[in-house]
Amino acid sequence: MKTSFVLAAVAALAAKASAACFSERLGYPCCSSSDAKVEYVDSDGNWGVENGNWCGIPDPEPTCWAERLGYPCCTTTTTVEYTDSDGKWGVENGNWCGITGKPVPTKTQGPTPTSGSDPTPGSQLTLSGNPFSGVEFFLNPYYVAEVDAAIAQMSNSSLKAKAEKMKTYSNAIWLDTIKNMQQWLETNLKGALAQQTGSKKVLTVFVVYDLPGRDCHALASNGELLANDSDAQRYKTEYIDVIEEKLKYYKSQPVVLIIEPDSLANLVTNLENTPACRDSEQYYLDGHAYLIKKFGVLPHVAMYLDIGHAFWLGWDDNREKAAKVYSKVISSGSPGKVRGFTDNVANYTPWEDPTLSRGPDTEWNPCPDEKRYLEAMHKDFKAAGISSVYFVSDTSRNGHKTDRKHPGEWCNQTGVGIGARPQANPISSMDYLDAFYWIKPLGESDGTSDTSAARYDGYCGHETAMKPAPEAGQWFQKHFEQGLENANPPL
Ligand SMILES: *[C@@H]1O[C@H](CO)[C@@H](O)[C@H](O)[C@H]1NC(C)=O
Ligand SMILES: *[C@@H]1O[C@H](CO)[C@@H](O)[C@H](O)[C@H]1NC(C)=O
Ligand SMILES: CC(=O)N[C@H]1CO[C@H](CO)[C@@H](O)[C@@H]1O
Repeated sequence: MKTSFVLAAVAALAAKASAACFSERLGYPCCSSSDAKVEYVDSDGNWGVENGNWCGIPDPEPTCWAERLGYPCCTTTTTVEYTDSDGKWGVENGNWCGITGKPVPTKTQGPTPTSGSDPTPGSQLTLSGNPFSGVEFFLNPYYVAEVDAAIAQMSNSSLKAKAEKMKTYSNAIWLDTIKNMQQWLETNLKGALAQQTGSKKVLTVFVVYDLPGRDCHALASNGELLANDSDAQRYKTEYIDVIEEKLKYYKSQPVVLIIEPDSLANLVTNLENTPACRDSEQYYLDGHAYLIKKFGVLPHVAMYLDIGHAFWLGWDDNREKAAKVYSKVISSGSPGKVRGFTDNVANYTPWEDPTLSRGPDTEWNPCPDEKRYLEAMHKDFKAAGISSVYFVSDTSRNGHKTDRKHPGEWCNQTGVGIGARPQANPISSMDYLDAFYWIKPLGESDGTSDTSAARYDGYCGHETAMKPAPEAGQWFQKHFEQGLENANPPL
């Protein structure tokens, strides 16, 4: 986790070392203990006397190991978020903290709080054009830690080297529950702001993913909130409003929000055949109107709505319906603005697949790959009067054509390979393609293959789904390793 904080930590360490022994730079030794009797106090510090000599009384020993590394000790939490060779880490007030295993120190005994050293946001940033262009991409420390843990389980050195490279690429941070949002939104905004010291702004990408009745057509990614009025209210007040408040505070850095993957695509195709989607419809529409009004007026934030993928909405009749649904949703959020759309989130459809064309093999889909899908969607959305039509295409698992028998398969496909690296303006002939980006981090499971689990979805048991697979979002080592081996272009 500490890669992005290394410099800050080293600086803090150096500061602490000298502070512990302030008298040395004045030509006096340190007293042997921080309990030494104070004989004299001046602006340099507290002085004692040992062996007939003045000595500087050192600051009290840090009460936990994390302080050596420039982080505070945890004061209330004992929940371990991450473990490394230094110890166990928790998160409090959006900051990493060290868990001591000792009684939690009270405020008066404790060390000087480090909150004063939090970076302060600068003046309001206003985005213009492509938010991925000309910025540095923030590296999510949590993912870096996951990859480190994965590397520790590998013995093949060439595979390890590939995994190391994964730590240099950015991916999106999923705010998939209220608790995860509380824990990860501000932590990462703050981390990105701390890195924003040079001429380049540091971009953080978050996935907003907690609609009431979430993922109505699938089971693997069902959410915590149900499609009812009281949960819809919680979505607004405990989730969207809190995100808005944090975004308003961190106003000097660029932020991209990817909005509720799969939700609107479900409204396009699954209203007739899935009762759960009918129950969710009003909450999806109302939730979108609400959040677009709030986030869409923040000058440093760009929003993308999700449009599924080529083998979901690629057919002519689906695209036609989609254009109506999306233009209606965007208008409902006025005066909020939407920059564009994401496709292929957590999915496997290749960017280009020249072997496929419209015909019986593709069930007459005229858009059998993501490139042709976006070309068609761009045209249709423009024709439907949507003014800002730009795309971010998820390439975290579409480097290779997978073994799937049907292109609608989405769960843990064997043969997965990581695709194009995150980059702005990747295709010069498509000026409306803002970026390739890794929205769903490779290695995080799409869904469990345990048939007895509550969130088991039949797709995760299909022949070409990798098994055994852990719950959605949990680490899936084998999937990760296969993605590295099959990377295209190679890592
Ligand atoms: C080690 O990994 C490389 C590339 O990732 C692969 O080509 C090779 O077959 C692996 N070697 C063994 C012994 O598994
Ligand atoms: C809505 O669902 C939640 C469960 O998430 C439940 O606790 C609550 O009672 C429900 N509210 C109504 C009005 O049905
Ligand atoms: C039933 C099935 O498809 N199993 C496959 C799941 O994935 C692993 C890893 O690629 C394969 O070895 C299995 O054959």
